[in-house]
Amino acid sequence: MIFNVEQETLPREELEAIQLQRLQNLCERVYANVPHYREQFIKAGVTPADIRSLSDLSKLPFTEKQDLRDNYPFGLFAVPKENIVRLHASSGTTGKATVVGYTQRDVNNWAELMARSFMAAGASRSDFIHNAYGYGLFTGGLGVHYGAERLGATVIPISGGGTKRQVSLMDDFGATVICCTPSYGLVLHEAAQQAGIDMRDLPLRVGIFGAEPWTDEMRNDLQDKMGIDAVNIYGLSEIMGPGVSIECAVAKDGMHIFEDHFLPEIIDPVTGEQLPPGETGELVITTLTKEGIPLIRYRTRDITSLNYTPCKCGRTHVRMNRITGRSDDMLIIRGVNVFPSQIESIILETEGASPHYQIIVKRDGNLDTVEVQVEIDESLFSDAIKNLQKIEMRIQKTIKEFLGVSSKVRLVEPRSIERSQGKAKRVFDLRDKA
Ligand code: ADP
Ligand code: K
Ligand code: ZN
Repeated sequence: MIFNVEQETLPREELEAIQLQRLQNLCERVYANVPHYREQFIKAGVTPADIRSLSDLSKLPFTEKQDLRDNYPFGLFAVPKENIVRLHASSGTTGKATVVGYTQRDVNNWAELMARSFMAAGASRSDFIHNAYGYGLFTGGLGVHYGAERLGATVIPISGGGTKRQVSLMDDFGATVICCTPSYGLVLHEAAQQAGIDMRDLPLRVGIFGAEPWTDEMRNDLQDKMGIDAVNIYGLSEIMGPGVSIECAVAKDGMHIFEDHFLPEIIDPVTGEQLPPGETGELVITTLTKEGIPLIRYRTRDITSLNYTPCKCGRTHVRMNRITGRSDDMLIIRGVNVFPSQIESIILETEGASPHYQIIVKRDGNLDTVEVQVEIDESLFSDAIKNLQKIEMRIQKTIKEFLGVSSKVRLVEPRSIERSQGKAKRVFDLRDKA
């Protein structure tokens, strides 16, 4: 089922024609209304009239998170302030918050894209959508909320926290769709277990998880634990919020980017050069229709690749593969690049290890040290120490074998690692950043 059949199944040629026309219009709007962009265009020696084909995109300057910070709070807005109907701000996972503004049309488009997302995930107007994304300045809660209403479904605006109550309301109301971060999904499952509820017995059938990196191994785990189809949703406040892209439940193989609104590229994060289709690099997005704070070639710092092969769901929009990490998240351990998600995959594939973990990086003299703390699966807690050591050794060995770094793996007691209600903080890099 496709929410907007016409837009979501456009033949590539027609889609590109729409993209070009919107890109040209965007360039004119930012050149006329945003001093920052006018300066950047002049610096790059380009005017809106120079954009004659989509390949001219590479002539345009990049926008970085720092540009939003430098123009804090409203410097990049492209419309008079009275046309802004809502503000959101990023949670500031990496540094100072950035503020974004939406016009009424932006908010309407967002609701449509979220409605498209729900339908791609296999939801419909008869669903009960339990929305445990945080409501507030974070885009997750309200983004999902208005999309669910646009779809015509019943939304339960529970927000994050109060986990015990969430579980009993899911049971009472018969939620069929759950929306939250994958890490909070695990927390909900744990609370259900404690309350003697097997989530597989609930009417729940779809999970829409995002806002933080997760792995296919985590997907399998959540699907098993909840008896659902789990799909990946992606977004960021600078570009809109959730609903920039989502997996279709039909293929569950990469997230369709709503290309009539967003123009994606993959670049080499070091040189800034555009990479050919299929190669892995940093995702860069140009917002084609945003009015409040339109962004040209925004560097997301998220590492992925694009898949232009046709999808069996019938959507023609390109698919982005799972984010392996933010380029800012990548750990360099004794010269070796490691993404936390690689460690997550290994942990989840190890029997006896739970999906609750944290990674602690320190510097000992000149040497980087990594400690991976993993909670033991509850069922093994009473096992002989010898068996537990075997699990530690197995994870340690696999990390060394596959990632090329030595680490110390330590099994810790069930429930000893702090639980998050939104994005989990799993990496503690305590090295001096000097
Ligand atoms: P911040 O975390 O900077 O405060 P946002 O809340 O807008 O800002 O988060 C956006 C970021 O969250 C993305 O750039 C990406 O790194 C991460 N993210 C969102 N969805 C996913 C997903 N499905 N998989 C991996 N990472 C994601
Ligand atoms: K997010
Ligand atoms: Zn598809």
